[in-house]
Formats: sequence, structure tokens, C-alpha cells
Amino acid sequence: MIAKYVYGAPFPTEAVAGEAAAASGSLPIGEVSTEDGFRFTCRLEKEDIVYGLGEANRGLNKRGFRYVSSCTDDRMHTETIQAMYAAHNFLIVAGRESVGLFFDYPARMVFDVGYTRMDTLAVTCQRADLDLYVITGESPYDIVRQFRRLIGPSYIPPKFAFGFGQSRWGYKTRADFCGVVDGYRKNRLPLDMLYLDIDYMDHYKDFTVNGEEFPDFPAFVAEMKDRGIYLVPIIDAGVKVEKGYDIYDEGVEKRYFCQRADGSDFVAAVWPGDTHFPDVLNPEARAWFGDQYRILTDAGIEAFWNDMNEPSIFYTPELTAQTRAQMEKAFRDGSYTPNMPARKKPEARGDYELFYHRSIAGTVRHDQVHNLYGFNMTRAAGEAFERIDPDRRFLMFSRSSYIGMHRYGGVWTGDNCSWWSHILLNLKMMASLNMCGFLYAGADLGGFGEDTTRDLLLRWLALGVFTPLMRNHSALGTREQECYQFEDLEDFRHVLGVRYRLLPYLYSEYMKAALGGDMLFKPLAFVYPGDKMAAQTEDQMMFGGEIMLAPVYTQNASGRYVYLPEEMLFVKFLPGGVIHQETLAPGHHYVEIALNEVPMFIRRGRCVPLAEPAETVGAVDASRLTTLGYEGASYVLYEDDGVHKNYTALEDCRTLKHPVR
Ligand code: MIG
Repeated sequence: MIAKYVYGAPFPTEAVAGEAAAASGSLPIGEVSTEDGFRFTCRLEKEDIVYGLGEANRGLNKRGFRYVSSCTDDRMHTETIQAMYAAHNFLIVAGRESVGLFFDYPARMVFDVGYTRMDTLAVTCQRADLDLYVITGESPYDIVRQFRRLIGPSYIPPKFAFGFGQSRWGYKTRADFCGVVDGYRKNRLPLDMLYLDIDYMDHYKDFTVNGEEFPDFPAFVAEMKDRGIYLVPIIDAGVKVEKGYDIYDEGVEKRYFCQRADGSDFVAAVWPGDTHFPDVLNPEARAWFGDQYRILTDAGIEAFWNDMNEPSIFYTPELTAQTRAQMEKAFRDGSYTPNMPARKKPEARGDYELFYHRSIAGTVRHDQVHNLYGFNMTRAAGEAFERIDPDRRFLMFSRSSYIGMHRYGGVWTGDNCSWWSHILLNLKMMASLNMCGFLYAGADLGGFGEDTTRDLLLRWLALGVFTPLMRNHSALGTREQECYQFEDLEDFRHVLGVRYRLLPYLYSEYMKAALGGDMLFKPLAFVYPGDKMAAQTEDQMMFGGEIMLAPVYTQNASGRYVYLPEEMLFVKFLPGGVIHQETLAPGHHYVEIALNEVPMFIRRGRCVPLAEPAETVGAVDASRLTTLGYEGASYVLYEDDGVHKNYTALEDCRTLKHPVR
């Protein structure tokens, strides 16, 4: 059951797809005070687990920390950071009875989940203007499913988006891009996507390409497609201030950019230097910005990633003057600290108080709706794709997001690092993201910041085999980490090959989850309620209806401990096409998993389809599938053309019965 409690005058965030009637009476859980801002508190029992918060730091169980919901560009995801790129204000207090809470509030909000007091959940924000949805149900899993119905269907990408992609900040020349494709193709390493980071543009101007490197961009796009490669250009939020750049000129003329209180266009310095932010909260401006994607779709592009849309700001002219004055003074009186305003985040500097949106609810200052910017930038594209080619699916994922954006695109989890702990964080986030509707998701495999190592990349790829977005991405200046940069390439060929062997299964499970409002990655406790050990397990995850994942995430390990809530078939894909299969009894086991092996566990009585390895999604032969799993088990295989939106009904899917050889 979902009850909506309305406080004050909420901003229409459009996170929720349908309409829920407002409830009256008191909350079934906790207390609300609206005296000094908004404050929700509830007691946490010793055994309670708190799930949720989507893309957030720390555990699957969010207890014991304080999370700030305020979309922030922070590139060092240490254990202590509280704010990340997304604002996913949904959580579940799971105990003897479970309750889901969605705080639909678009500005900064703080989730103190047993941080100040271990027995108290406190959710606070500045203004008592919000919708609070309270969901009761028979289990946390049931609550997630109800929540997912409330917020509407998840985005569905084209099938090629389930292939492997290579990316790196720093590819610039035509030769750079062709060299990467050569590196993959010559070494028979699978690849479907090549990402274009900011250097493909002309002076970082959105929807332009560097004409010297790409004199005939459509021809380049077509040439790549002939090699089985989809190009995925990045789009940044800020539009370069430059007279004569048509998008800038038109945006200024039509007043489509965010403005200051005095009506002038707000200036934020980002990669191109001074930029203006398209006012994506204004439906007319949003449609205009979305229509710009057509420049690239006309060139044959079918895939995009949206970046810097928290929005990230390096500095503003307003604050540089002030900062300079402060700096000078600090140097004079000796009070200089490394925490000078210039080093602070835009939110702390007050940048978000400097500009306004013309939204469906009237003029609103950015800080009051801050968390909706990335959502609406991606929505701009999603709505435009509907106009550009209504039957076609486009690949779209974003760095910043709010619940509601899951209907328009996926997410990547931003600037992680080449740290072992980030493999585990990746796994935990997948389940939390799925709770909030974000199914198409993934992390920068191998790690974005810092130098990767061969073993880290291999272990991370073995998890990435199962994440819908499977992309190797790294930062400028870090060690090159394309799969062909390392010795014994056949290990990489093998691990990537497993992705393609499992592709019919992974795609089928994705589609079932998307069309059925289900999760792809689930905490063990959602599948084995009542199992105390399962409730404690955060380094294993259920995937789809058939398998359990237990990736290796520590260096120099030859395997790991794993907990089996029931009997399972332990499967390891070994190089050379050998598949190790071993039935394991419920309980704890140590399983050996070599660096070049991909492990998974098939649940008792289930089976999964398997294709032959392929180098592109298009080359996966679904007419010659075999199965892996328990004798007599059957599997319903979802299939469609992977391009259009005429999805197959479940009753029209074929059923495979193991063994298919
Ligand atoms: O300020 O476009 O998270 O994936 O490579 C950095 C350059 C801007 C941040 C993204 C990252 C991307 C990088 N961008």
C-alpha cells in the first residue's frame, strides 16, 4: 500500500509517473516535524536493515552513516564522502515489519541513518515542502516492486548497448580512435562501442565535432559501424559562450539559458571556459536543447552519455572576484588555508544560489531544485529521441540523476578509482540502483582515477560481465588500460567472450526486469527472506531469476569465501571454453577462482542459456543456444530485434529445457 503525505507546497519534480492520492492521518512509521524546516525521524531497532539511496556510498545496508542527497561532482570516492552525483531519496527500513519511504524533494536533503544516534533514522531538509510516499508491504522486495510501479517503467536501451565498450578521456585524433578499434579487432577482443570523450568536439562545444580530425563525420560514423562499432559521444551540460556558435546565439536570443536574478544569462566556467546552462526545467528550452541531439543522430549516432550535469561548475565570475579578495586578505593576515572558497564545491561556494529556472511551477532558484538538473538534461534527450525516431531505441546514460530519470536513461557511477574496494562498491550500488528503477547501469571498469593493474582490471571485468553497462573507462593521465595493453591477452579475450556467451541470457533478464518492474541485481535477503546469513551478505548478489554472483575483489586472492543459502551449481568459465561445474551444498565454502576465470552460481532447479563467444552483439548466434544448469530445468528466453520498441510478450517467448546441447 502506498500513502502519500503532502507537506507545504511541493515542487512538481515529475519523479512519480502516476498520481497517488494524498493520505490523511498519521504516518504508519516515525514522526515529522515541520517547525524548523522538515525533519522526519524514526526509531531503528537493533536488527533493522536500511536499504536504498540508489547511487550512494558505503554499504548495501545504509546504517551507520550520513548521506547527503545533493548532486555533486566529487572525483574521489573515498569511504567518507557523503554526496555523490545522484539524488535517490528512497529507502526501506526492513525489520519485523518493513516500510518504504520516498522523499520527493528536489533540493539538498540529509539522510542520517543511525549516524548521530545509532538507533535513529533522521531525514532533514531546509524547507517543509515535499511529498513523502510511505509504502507498506509484506517484504522489502514487495515494497521495491510497489515503488517501481509508482515511478514508472525503466529505460530500455538498444541491444548493442549490452556489448562491451572502450572509453578513455584523452582520445582525440582520428588515429587515436582507429587505433583503439584496431587494438580490439586485430587481437580478436570483442567490442561494440567506442566512446568519444570531450576531445572529439570543437573547443568543447556541444554538438560540434573537431573538423580537422573528422572532416566527414557521418562517413566516419558509418565506417565504424561497418566495423561493428557504435560511437558514443559525450554531451556536457554547459554550452560555450561564443558569438557565432549557433546554439549559443539561439539560446541567448530565445532566453533558453538559466539566468541570474537580474535577467542576465548565468555564466559558469567549465571545460569550454565560460558557459551557459540550458534551462532544462523549462519545457520549451528542454525541447530546444533536446532537438540539438538531432545534429548527431543525423550523422548516424545512436548513443550518448551526458556528463557534468550536477551541474558541475569550476568557478563563476561572481565568486572569482570575491575569492580573489579573500585570498589576498588571507595571505596578508596569514590566515590562508587550503580550504579557501576557490577550492570548495559549487554548493558550498553558493554558486547554486546565483541562477534561476523558469519551470512549470514558475521561476525557481537553482538551489531549490538542484537535484533535478541531470534528470531533466537526460529527459531533454529522451523526449527528443521520441520525436526524432519514435520506434527506435537510443543508448543514453547520465552521470547525475534523480528518481524519474530512470524512465529516460541509465547511469554510470562516475569517477571511481582503480581501487579494489571499488569493485565491491560497484556490486552493492547495482542492487541499490535497481531499487530506484535504474537498471541500465555500470561503473568505470578498471577504475577511472589512478593507475590500474592487470589483475584489478581482470577481476573487475569478471563482475562487469554481468552489469548491463560494461565499459572500460579511465582518466586522462592515468595508465592506459585498454584490454590489449596487458600481457597474455587471451585472458581478456576469454573474460569478454563470456559476456557474449551470456548475452542472450543477460538481455533476456534485463528485459524481463524492465518490462515487469523488477530488479536485476537483488540482495540475497530479497530472495531468501528469513535467512540470517543472507541478510548479512553484501559481497554477493542475486542476478535475474537464476544466478548468484560472488566476484573476487581482493588482490592476490586465488579465490574467496562464499555463502550459499541453498544448494547451487558453482560454474566457472575457464579459458579455452571449458566450463567447470560443481554442485555445492548450502553453507559456507571457499572456492578457487583464478584470475582468468569468470564465476557464477546457478540456483537449484534453474538453468541459463549459453551462446558461442562472439566479437559483437550482432554476431551472437541465438539460433544455436545450449543450456547450463540443473537437469530438467526450463528457461523462458526473452528475444526481440533489439532495435525497436515493439517488445515481445512473455507468452510469446520460447522455453528452453535443460539439457540443450
Ligand atoms: O571534469 O569528460 O565523469 O567520465 O572522462 C571531468 C572528461 C569531466 C568527468 C566524467 C568522466 C569524463 C571526464 N569528465
